[in-house]
Amino acid sequence: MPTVHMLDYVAGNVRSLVNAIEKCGYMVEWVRTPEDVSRAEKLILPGVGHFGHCLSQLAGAGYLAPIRAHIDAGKPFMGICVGLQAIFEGSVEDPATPGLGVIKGDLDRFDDTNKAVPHIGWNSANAGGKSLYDLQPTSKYYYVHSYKYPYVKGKLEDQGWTVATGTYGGEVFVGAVAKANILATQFHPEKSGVAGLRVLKAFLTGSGAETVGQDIAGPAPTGGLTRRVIACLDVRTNDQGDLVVTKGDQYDVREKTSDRGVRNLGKPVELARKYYEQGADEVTFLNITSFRDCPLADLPMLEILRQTSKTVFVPLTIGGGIRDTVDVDGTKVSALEIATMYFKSGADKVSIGSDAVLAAEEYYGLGRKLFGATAIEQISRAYGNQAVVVSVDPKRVYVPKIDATRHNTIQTKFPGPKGEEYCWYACTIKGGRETRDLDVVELVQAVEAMGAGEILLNCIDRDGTNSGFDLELIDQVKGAVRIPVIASSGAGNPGHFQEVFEKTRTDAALGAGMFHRGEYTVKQVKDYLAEKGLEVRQFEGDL
Ligand code: 1PR
Repeated sequence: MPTVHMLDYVAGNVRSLVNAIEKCGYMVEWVRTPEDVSRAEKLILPGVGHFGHCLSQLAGAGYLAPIRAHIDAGKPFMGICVGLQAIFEGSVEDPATPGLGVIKGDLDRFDDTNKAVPHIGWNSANAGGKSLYDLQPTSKYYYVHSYKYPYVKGKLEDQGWTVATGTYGGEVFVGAVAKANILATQFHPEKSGVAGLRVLKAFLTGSGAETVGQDIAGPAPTGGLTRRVIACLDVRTNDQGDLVVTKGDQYDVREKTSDRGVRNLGKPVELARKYYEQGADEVTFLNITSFRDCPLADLPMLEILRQTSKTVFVPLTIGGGIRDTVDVDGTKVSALEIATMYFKSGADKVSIGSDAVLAAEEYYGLGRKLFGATAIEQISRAYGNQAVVVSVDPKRVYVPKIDATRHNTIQTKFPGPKGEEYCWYACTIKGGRETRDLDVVELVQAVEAMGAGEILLNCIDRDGTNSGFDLELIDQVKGAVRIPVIASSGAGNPGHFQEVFEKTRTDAALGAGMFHRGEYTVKQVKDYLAEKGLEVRQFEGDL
């Protein structure tokens, strides 16, 4: 197998990138010392997290000069995400740390006045009729970033670069740049389905470098960020000891029959692959019970991730049990260590539930002060905010008057059992088994301050009911934070997805039961949204 060298210099999920490279027929050789760079023919610089952290790590380990020499020698070089940002001179994310300076100019941050930041999801990389490493004007690519190089027409082109752009909330940014031996993508090709694999392959085979900048005829480009549809798999062991995808209503996953067995809706790896092929934009696994009767290193979810990430080239999130814990042999294991095991096995994001609620309570108890010790802070510091999702399991508490409680209350169109016209959403832990004196607004604001990058907003009252999303809850949470929100619980048909996208400002919508029970496919949801004029990404097949 031909090889490509990849820099292994920061903590991050490079597993998916390795899998994608192997899918393209290449093998990864790791660059572990600056001397290894000179032996590389083709070099990939992946990047996650913080610009300053990445660049100072590279500089400290003596990589900058060999990378520049590699580029100057005209050898193939590809930067991904922060690897793209690294080729600029600097970034407002860390003005004190210089970049490689291959391109003159500095990165700035997306304006979050009227939109969620980070920019997460599938967006265009439109090269304006030029050939750029097999980018397609109608394809979509997976981005996750808060900082970007603002596109100014002609500026980079005048320096000989071919540029592809995306647009987010009115801001046009550089999605990819290329010139001769250099390719850099702000999006993650390894997480962009076959559209991304094509770009990676064009780099690996060298075909992209041969044609970059040539005029090409093609269809007109499509718009910007698409509506993100996520398939969620609640996973647990059933009474026979098998790991199954299950789904309950209002968090009860046992059959209503007399034996009350755990509802078995299929095998996790197979279902994940099926939803990927139906066009799911992301797949989320929630380990809804603990598997703590085995050593942490043997957690069955790790194997599920390893298997899934070999064939599913969209972002994978894993949740459940991410907290400081003690292994079966008595060793203390931090939440960060558990997250690291998941990232190394192929996860792109981890989702934290119960532990986030307890951390938020402590945050308010200590007068809104942070000490860097929570799981959210530790994981986001190491892997970037975008890697940390907080999964919220709120439940309605009805009250007769707006000021009947200290909590953030809304007036509801769906009154309570005694006709109460107001409610607040209480956070729960342990899969909804324990309700806490913390409301959903308090929780999401605390975790945003800690560095969470996204909210997965479930709703126990709607879970498994097929009655549609709780739009009032989504409005309340969207009004409270700047980070993206994924609406979850209650989806029963494609119209519910249309409703949540049109009537709220949600950034993504998630379905579970309706997909598992085979009532609708992800593709049917997307076709329906497209028919209604909402932009979606469709599965483009295999490489
Ligand atoms: O607390 O960090 O260990 O994480 C546990 C995770 O497991 C949390 O994210 C929590 O939401 C989840 N969880 C725990 N118990 C259950 C359960 O169902 N008994 N599932 C559970 C949560 C909600 C969503 C579901 C949507 C959409 N299930 O996963 O997919 O409600 O369902 P629908 O479209 O069928 O309505 P920690």
